[in-house]
Amino acid sequence: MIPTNLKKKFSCCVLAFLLFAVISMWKEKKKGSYYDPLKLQTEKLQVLRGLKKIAMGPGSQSAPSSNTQDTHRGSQALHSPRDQPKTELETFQMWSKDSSSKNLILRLQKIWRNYLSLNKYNVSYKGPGPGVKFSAEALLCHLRDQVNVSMVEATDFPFNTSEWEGYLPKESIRIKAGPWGRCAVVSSAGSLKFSQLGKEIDDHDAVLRLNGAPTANFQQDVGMKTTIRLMNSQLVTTEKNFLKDSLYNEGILIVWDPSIYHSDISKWYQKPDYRFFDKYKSYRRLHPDQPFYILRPQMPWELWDIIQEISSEKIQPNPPSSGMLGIIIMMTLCDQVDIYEFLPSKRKTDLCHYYQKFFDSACTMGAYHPLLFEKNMVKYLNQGKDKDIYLLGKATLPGFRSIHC
Ligand code: NCC
Repeated sequence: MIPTNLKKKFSCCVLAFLLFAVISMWKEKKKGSYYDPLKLQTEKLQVLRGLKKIAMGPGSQSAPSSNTQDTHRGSQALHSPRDQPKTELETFQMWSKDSSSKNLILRLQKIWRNYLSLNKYNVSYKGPGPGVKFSAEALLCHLRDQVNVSMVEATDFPFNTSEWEGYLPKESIRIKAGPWGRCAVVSSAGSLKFSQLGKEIDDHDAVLRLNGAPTANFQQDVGMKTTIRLMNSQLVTTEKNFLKDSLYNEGILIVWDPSIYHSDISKWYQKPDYRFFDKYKSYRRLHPDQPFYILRPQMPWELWDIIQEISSEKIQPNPPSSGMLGIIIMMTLCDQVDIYEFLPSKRKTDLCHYYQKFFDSACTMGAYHPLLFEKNMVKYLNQGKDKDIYLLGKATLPGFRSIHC
């Protein structure tokens, strides 16, 4: 049996100690030291509960007063967020870095299988994998070291012959482009429609757009700035207005064309996917001062090899999409690359492009291009928040100059 006097003295001491603790915590907060607000609140609640218990004497049980109930409810909310109704972000189907062909609708699964058996570009992948696991840091280094982002040069055969004299830009792209700080890559996805992302996109130091994606009449959603436009050879060869449309007259142009798997420049020149060369020359004659580069045909396959290496199943044996190529190009020129609506936001839609009324989920999930696997890689490397994907469709990747290998 403890004497009542001693009991009182003990309670007073504990009370004084707890009061001292609360005051110290309050002072710390005032000093501006970092306190997780949630943690601070939890600690305060624990102290208050302790004070109450002591005031009521040892071994006592807290009575169900309204105050206790509030405190209890508060602590429950803090400790068990599972009991709260789920937020929109929690219920949103975020792109998973492990998406597989099984996530595709049957029609797209069939197309994926058909491309595997067609093997149009004679792909004979002999590298490691599939399904090699890299840390995000190691994968970034692997991309930086294995994918050589460079353009066809006037010294490369047959571009060094008289037929080509004066056509390729004299200055290397590294002189004309970058280095930049924050860059944006704007996918052409339909989910950019009504996004109001125009200002956010234009606030970047440089913006890369793809193929015939316009800005006029869509400024509110996609912005106006075009620093680089990456186009596939199909567009340059077949688009009737390519030589006339002022859309193409802004910024630096880059065209790319799929070669047979890992063929060199001279072999590719004999057998390009689209013979875009005459159109290229015509454009250069009309706009000699606008930088217009031809991407080295090996680059898409160097990138493809890595996507295959890390994917847990066979990917379409076709080159990566223009969007994915554009992301890697910007990673060589910028410190940070924000990618818009490549990983779909809450606005996800089957509308293929923000500028056309054409619906097909293949545009987002991939048919010819191994888009699904490209998106897995971008999700894996994303350094931004899931909330930014959900609200803005924004993923953020570091530039190669900002990584330490
Ligand atoms: O559609 P496209 O691509 O021009 O889109 C550019 C890039 O944006 C990303 N994207 C697009 C739509 C969408 N719903 N989700 C997305 O993530 C992709 O990264 C895509 O690369 C291409 O990659 O070059 C492609 O080009 C078109 C077409 O050739 C051009 O638009 C020119 O007309 C291809 N469409 C067809 O051939 C019918 C498309 O398959 C790939």
